[in-house]
Amino acid sequence: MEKHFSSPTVAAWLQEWTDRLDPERVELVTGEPAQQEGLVDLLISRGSIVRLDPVLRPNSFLALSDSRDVARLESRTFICSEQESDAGPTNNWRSPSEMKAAMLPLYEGAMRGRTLYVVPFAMGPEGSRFQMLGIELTDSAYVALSMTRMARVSKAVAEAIDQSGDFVPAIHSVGVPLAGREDVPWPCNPESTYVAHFPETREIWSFGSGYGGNALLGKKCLALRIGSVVGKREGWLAEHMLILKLISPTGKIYYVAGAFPSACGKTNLAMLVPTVPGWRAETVGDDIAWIRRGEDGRLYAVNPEAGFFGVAPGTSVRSNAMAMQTISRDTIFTNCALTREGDVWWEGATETPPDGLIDWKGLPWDGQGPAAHPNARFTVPASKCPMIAPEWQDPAGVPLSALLLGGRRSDLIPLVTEARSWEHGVFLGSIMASETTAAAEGPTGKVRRDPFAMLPFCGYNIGDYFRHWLEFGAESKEGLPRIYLVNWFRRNADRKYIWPGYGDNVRVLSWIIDRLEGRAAGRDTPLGVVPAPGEIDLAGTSLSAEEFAPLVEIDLADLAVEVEDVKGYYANLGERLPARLRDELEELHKRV
Ligand code: GTP
Ligand code: SPV
Ligand code: MN
Repeated sequence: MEKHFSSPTVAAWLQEWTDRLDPERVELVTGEPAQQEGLVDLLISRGSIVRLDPVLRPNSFLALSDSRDVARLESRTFICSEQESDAGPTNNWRSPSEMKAAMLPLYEGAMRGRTLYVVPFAMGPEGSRFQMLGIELTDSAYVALSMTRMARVSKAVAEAIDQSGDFVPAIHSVGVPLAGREDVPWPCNPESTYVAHFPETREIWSFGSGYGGNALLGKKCLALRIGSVVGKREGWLAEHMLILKLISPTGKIYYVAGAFPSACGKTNLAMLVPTVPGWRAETVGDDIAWIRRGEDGRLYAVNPEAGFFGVAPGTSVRSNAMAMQTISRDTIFTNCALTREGDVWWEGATETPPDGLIDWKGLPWDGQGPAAHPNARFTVPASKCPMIAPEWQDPAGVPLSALLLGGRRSDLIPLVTEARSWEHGVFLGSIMASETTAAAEGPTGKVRRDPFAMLPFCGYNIGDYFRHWLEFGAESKEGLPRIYLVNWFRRNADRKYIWPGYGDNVRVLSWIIDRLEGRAAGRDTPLGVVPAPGEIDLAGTSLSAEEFAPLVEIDLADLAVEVEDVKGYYANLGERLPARLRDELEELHKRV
């Protein structure tokens, strides 16, 4: 084997895994254009991807997955801390020794007949103290190619790892050794899928799935699950948050970060095109934020990723023109429908579907069921986004003025509510709930608690996580952003969304800025401060003041039911739940 690393630690680790996985060949991936083209040609020759029409969608591709491998698998995701209590009540737990004993035999010879791609990657901008290095070993050319877009993959990163010997080992196999067998376009092994994290030794072991967060290990596995554990230890936060730069009509700059659960609007808000004249927006990040407290007391956020892995369905010129421009070329699409002209289509792209679609299962679409899978996605470098903020890779991060916490709630939760204090904001984050989406396996539309949108991504005990948030603001309130609960998804009696959303969400942000600048009085409710009548600018929307009013109403009977539900949820979280949050719940109980 060619020697790719001179660091004894790295070389020994790579040798051990190469021996175990037993690939036919080993390739170091450093992301040069020629290498990417090689991966593309290989994937095309295998039928794993098709090239889209070069005029309609230059340098872009469509991959169709196995129909059993379409989303994150939460039931197969494990936090393997030594103590079960450190994984806590919200994570699947196995002891490290038990999980490794179960997985090592799976990895034995798992890459026979395949190429082992060695992908050194960095999460976080170069020169930032936020940066974390990793090496993903994968037998999927699709994953290797996707990693070159989603993370920073380069010779320089490989050298940095070689010099420091410090990296998060991330093992990935689709779990289908070839050994004489014919390959399939999307190999996977659903019966034996595991996505395992070893927080104490900072290792990631994934087997059996080639899709998204199960396989692109820098994202949810490293930047969130392992990241959150490191952040707890080192005093920072790894969050499932978009980062948006907002420029007011007077030219003042505000950065806001927002935690919304999977498929609940982060990418869309990150690429906001304001509908109110004078406002401008730029994108810093669309899924993950690493946040530290600066010496001035402010919170500074960095987007650790290099690309977007965004939900395709629902994206259109009308809902998100910026996302459409971002993915107009140089994009890998997965599980979208293919048009007769060789372009991609998904539900919501246009009002009526074009004739002659090939659906995500690769069959002529019969109009039954969705043509694109509801979790169909695009993978594109962040640099392709026309509204990317010039400072998006600033090693110091950007200072946050407000934090948004949002979910999909048909009722109860107002369009926007300001928390009374940092602690009250942490309380609101801890009780957040949202309807489940197609981003993970299982039924959609079921309301579940998803604290800080981190339920599937917090790598340790959620009670300790809430304590970490509380402690983050404990020392001084000076410079802390204010916290807002938002909900774009309230429905009327006809089950239609009341709020127009998308670009009109700037109206909510503008109210938040008014609050920060002391320009809006708001109206107090048991849950926090909501906009007073007239404080949200509706000019240019089709909503009347009467139609808007229910969006900021709180039904006290419904809230009482919610409080009872939260009591049951808190009881299940066990004794590590901070007393301060129980007090906040008691306060809320008294107010309703
Ligand atoms: P992940 O990548 O899974 O973390 O998702 P995300 O939070 O980035 O969600 P995304 O912005 O991709 O939106 C998911 C779905 O919600 C898409 O179908 C959007 O069209 C829809 N959506 C986003 N913003 C809004 C909004 O303001 N109003 C409504 N009604 N729908 C929205
Ligand atoms: C999410 O589910 O929140 C995603 C997609 O961003 S995945 O990368 O698959 O986790
Ligand atoms: Mn996400």
